[in-house]
Amino acid sequence: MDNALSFPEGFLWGTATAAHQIEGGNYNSDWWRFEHAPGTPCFEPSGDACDSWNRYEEDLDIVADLGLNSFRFSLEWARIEPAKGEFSQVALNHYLDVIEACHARNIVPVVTLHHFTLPLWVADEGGFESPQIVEWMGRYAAKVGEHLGARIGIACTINEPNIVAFMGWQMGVFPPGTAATKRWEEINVVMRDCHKAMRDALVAGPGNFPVGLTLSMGDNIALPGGEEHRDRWEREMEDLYLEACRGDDFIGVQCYSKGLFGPDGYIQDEDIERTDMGYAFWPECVEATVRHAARVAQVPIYVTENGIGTTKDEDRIRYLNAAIRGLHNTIADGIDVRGYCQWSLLDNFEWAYGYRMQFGIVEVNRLTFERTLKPSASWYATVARSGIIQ
Ligand code: GCO
Repeated sequence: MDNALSFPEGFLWGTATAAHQIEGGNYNSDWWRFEHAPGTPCFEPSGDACDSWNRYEEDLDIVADLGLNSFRFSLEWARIEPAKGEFSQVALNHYLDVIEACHARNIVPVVTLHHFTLPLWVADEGGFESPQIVEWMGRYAAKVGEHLGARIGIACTINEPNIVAFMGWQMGVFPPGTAATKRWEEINVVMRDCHKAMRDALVAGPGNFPVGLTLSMGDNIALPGGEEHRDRWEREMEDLYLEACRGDDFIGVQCYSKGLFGPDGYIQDEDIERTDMGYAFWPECVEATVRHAARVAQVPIYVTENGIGTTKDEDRIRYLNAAIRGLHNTIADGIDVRGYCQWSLLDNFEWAYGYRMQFGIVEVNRLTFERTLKPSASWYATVARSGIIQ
């Protein structure tokens, strides 16, 4: 009991997911096409994913049974606006059903509007390189707000815009891959404009819920002589976004590991335990990134994603335990942190890596879609129910 740390009353405990990674059959999106195109780094297509389009009630029953009071999921733009300017009432109603299913279980719905994927028509008209993308995303957000706004708990406009830009335009492992013609720094500028347009559209619509974006962050560490490289990376990847979010209701911090910088730039840490993703096992990232986000953005914080890809569930428990204890340090120091979402509820489609990476606290049978709780799910339930980490 000596080591027990309590979290504040009303703290949100949740798990996070994303439409394309769990719903299945998202064939009208740029990612589906990317998965099937020759020459991309994709290991396998997303296919039926976890069939959560149909099984969301079952998923939410699990969330409720674990005693979690929030659930983060995303809306699929490709389903809501399958063709330019043509909105699907069925898709919008489906997401309203998901939101109502959350409320029925006393779960706060944390709704992300854009999580990596674009409708094919947007991609075909230039995607984030199109001069009209800000207008299209704003219009999409207005439609979502009009239909769902009254029932949304918390809204995230864009998930990790910095990763979309970096992976798509610098690394080529996300769409548009080889079709990219701009620099990732230019896409970052566009992303911030998209976020503002979406935020303004949501704020102008019905409902009164916090709106923010979620950012991929890391514990960026400089070895002697590496400071300049670290600072340059951190500025482009994190600080320009954090500064742009100063007027927002919150910033969503998402972190998994650390980045190490030496005199020649980014380097791999040799002597460190690694996760299946190849990341350094570094639960310290939560404390570090929350402190950094609070300092630069100066707005309330939700940790909207944190977790580990591993087939060894005991490592997940060890990681989450250390991560959540680190998070507690930030709250003890007076930082306004309002919730924590573990990534992810289910073993799901991990983008170019396919289904090999297991981030879930719940296993999903790839043929029957049967869900089976892992020990980490019960462990996390104990933390969430008590608000205490041992
Ligand atoms: C993200 C990613 C998730 C990944 C997770 C694990 O927002 O970072 O959206 O989709 O699955 O980060 O790599």
